[in-house]
Amino acid sequence: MDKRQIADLMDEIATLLALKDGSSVFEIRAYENASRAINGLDGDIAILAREGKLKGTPGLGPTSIKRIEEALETGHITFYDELVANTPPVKLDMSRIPGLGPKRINTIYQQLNVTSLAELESACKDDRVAHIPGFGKKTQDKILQGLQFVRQHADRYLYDVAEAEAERIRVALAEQPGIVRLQVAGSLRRRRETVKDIDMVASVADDAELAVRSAIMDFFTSQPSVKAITGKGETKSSVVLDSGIAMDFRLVSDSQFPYTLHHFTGSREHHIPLRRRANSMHMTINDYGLFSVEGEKETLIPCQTETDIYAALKMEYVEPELREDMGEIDAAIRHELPKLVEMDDLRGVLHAHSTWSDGHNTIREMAEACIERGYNYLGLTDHSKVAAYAGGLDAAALKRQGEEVDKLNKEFAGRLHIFKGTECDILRDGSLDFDDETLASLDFVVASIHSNFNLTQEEQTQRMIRAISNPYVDIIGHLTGRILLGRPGYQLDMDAILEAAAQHGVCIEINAHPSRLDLDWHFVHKARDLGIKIPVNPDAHSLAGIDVMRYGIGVARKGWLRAEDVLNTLETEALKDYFYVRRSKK
Ligand code: DGT
Ligand code: CA
Ligand code: ZN
Repeated sequence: MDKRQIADLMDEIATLLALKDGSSVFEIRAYENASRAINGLDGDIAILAREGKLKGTPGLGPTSIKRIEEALETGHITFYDELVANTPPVKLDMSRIPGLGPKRINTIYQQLNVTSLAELESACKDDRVAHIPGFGKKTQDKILQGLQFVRQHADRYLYDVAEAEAERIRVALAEQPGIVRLQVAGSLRRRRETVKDIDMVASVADDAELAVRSAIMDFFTSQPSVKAITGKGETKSSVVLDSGIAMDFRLVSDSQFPYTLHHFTGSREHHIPLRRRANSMHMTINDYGLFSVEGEKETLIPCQTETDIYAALKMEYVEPELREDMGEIDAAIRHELPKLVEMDDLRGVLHAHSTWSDGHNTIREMAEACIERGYNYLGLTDHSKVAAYAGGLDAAALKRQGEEVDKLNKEFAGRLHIFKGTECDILRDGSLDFDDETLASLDFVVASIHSNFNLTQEEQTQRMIRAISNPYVDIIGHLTGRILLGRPGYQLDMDAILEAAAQHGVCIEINAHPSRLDLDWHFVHKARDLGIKIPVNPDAHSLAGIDVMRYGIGVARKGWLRAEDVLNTLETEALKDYFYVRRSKK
């Protein structure tokens, strides 16, 4: 078991305890804290446990450490298994409904005796949920919406989970004799924020013996992370992996590879206009190849790579991230596709927390980690005072933090510059949690919503626009507040928000955390066209948290961003000027 799996288990224990009548709040909180602490650990949890270094980690008590050790030794936690066995399954299902907490779940269960989500849905439709004391029509409607959300997202996985599973298998297969080319395909290759399954395509030499193919298939289906085999053939095998995610693996002759890879990369939406393009040029395209058509006769057009396929269609190569029918076909025909931003273009990180608020690492540790990763600056943004749950800073603490940053900046001069910032809460009415004087003392300000998610769209939009209009706000953090597979974002009129941001020259971040990836890529393209600068921000709460930047880059690329569209591709001095100019206009 790795760190994340154990942290998830601890979190589930907390949920299960909360779903049990009479659990102690302290016990629940202890498991929540343990989960967070585990996620924030640096280094291999198995090694830390073996060397006895878990002891003394804030958030990890003796019981939690015992559970971690059990998980590492046996691959499961008995306490968890017992809790699962004693919890009605419907309660667990209900816990996936956004906005429905354990208290309400327990009440619904006691009052209505539902045994499935389907029964809960009928209960809502019969108005029975609204009649539970303390519930009402509004709550019932929210539960109905939540049920719809659960249905839409059932059986999808976060990008990072799927990527990690796919990568393990890809690395193993790459060593296998006989494999010529090997590539992830499907939504994962297109870097969608969530994926249904993993698609992978490999090739063997055209004249490879059948035995070579069979050996590769055997090797694939016998990978340690394969939990079940759902299909096995010469050219395609399907399995279910440890995390529950399904995977299709296709094995073709090398001359077939580019066509197959292209087909299974998708998307279906991209393929429709592409097929139209082919037809208009008297060609046809499918997973077997690209053919020229003359009457009844089809002749294969030889292509070594996907670039050749697009070239035969008189198009520029379309990066997988762009294959979503968002205008890429026309742009590729005109040879006007953007040169997409890459990890190497990034110069620093602009949204990170330290132990001053709810981060796991000190400013110094965060700074050193940034240097190690080749970044030139760190924008420090601890929470503001109203975010008490996250250890938010008041103005006095922020000032003291600034003094520490000044010292560190002297020490790190020439290697790293730390920008003084805040992740300032946007209050219910759209005003900020700090007064202007405090905000003016900083280098830059990220403003985010962390409360009152349930305002109407009109109210929420006005609130956000008021924050955007605040002259001290430079960047809006995780604009919609969505948690992928967890809860939808709050209600916002996105057109109005993007317009306001463009008008005030306020940046909107791509929060690179794999559970957020907010701004959604669909809106990134539009924001760019309005001239909004978009930083790719890790929202790091630990050293490992800095490494999520690459997920954000995936979203930036899906949103057609070039290096010059991304704020933190600016060199240190240019970014200092950028913030300085914004500040001096006030
Ligand atoms: P998802 O839902 O995250 O797995 O998304 P994809 O795009 O990976 O979808 P998937 O796994 O069903 O199929 C992978 C690609 O294979 C898809 O993007 C296009 C191609 N493909 C699969 N089935 C069909 C089909 O019935 N028609 C067409 N035109 N293409 C297909
Ligand atoms: Ca797929
Ligand atoms: Zn935040």
